[in-house]
Amino acid sequence: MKKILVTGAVGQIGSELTILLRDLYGNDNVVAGGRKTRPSEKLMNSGPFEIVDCTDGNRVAEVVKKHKIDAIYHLAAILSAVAEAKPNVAWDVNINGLYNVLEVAREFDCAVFTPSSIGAFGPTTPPDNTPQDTIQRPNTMYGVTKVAGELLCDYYYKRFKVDTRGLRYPGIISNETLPGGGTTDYAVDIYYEAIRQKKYTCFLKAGTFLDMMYMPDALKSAVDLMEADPSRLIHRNAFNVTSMSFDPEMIAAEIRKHIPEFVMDYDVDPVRQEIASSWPNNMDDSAARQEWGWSPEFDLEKMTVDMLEVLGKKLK
Ligand code: AKB
Repeated sequence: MKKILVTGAVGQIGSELTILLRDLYGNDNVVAGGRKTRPSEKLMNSGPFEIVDCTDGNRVAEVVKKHKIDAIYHLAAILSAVAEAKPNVAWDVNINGLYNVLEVAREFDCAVFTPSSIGAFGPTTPPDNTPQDTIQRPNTMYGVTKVAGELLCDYYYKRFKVDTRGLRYPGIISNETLPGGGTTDYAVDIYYEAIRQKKYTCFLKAGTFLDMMYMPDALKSAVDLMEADPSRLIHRNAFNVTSMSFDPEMIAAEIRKHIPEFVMDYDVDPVRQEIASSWPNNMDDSAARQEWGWSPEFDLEKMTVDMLEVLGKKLK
């Protein structure tokens, strides 16, 4: 029987992944771990909740011991734009937090899922069809922590046999919980503003292509990777995964198919633009397809239909 701890359970991915894991493995078997942001009623009422700050290793150990946890989905992290504003906090959470989780996993024999990111690549990485194994010299604090995190997870697997697995997530688009402080957040904001105002001011410039993924595919990819037959895994930390690649003009045009009066202008944020420009335009995710059967369901067209329908009801 799997007993799972999700750190960062109140965040954009965690709030939805925790519910999916509870559906799959049973409500009582999935502990939501959050730092302080108030969890939704759904999260609080559907299963156990514990205050967990991953920078406090003793607390992580206490919760793992108390609930006899054998798998940790470690989602607590600082995203790219906030990491540039607060590099010391990003280091503490993304590196020391991960180290604590890996140490606890080693002691209590837990498997660990850790998301990496397109942010693990940098300006010298081949930007098109970015290979699984390639140059990783990011020039952001977020990227530095993501590359170090990938290496640390591989090290814990090789040295201590901790079952670590990870994905290089692209921008994740969702309609439940807003992302906090990422560079790809425009692709979420644009849907909210298209419905509320019928206009959006974009902080990345036209022509900035980035990999993206709709939340249901992001959740499925995490679960599928953790369920994958380990004997098939040549890579572990972390797999390129993507569902689509677009620039602001393309997503605006897709929205306009449903809201013809929608208009978009630009007020480019130099910090986030520089980060986005250093990331791939589109990744090659064939290793994930071959090693554990990754196959996304949503493209830009299908995602836009769903986003506008769900948010249309939610924001009424
Ligand atoms: C961010 O923009 O920081 C994240 C990411 C791509 O890792 N969404």
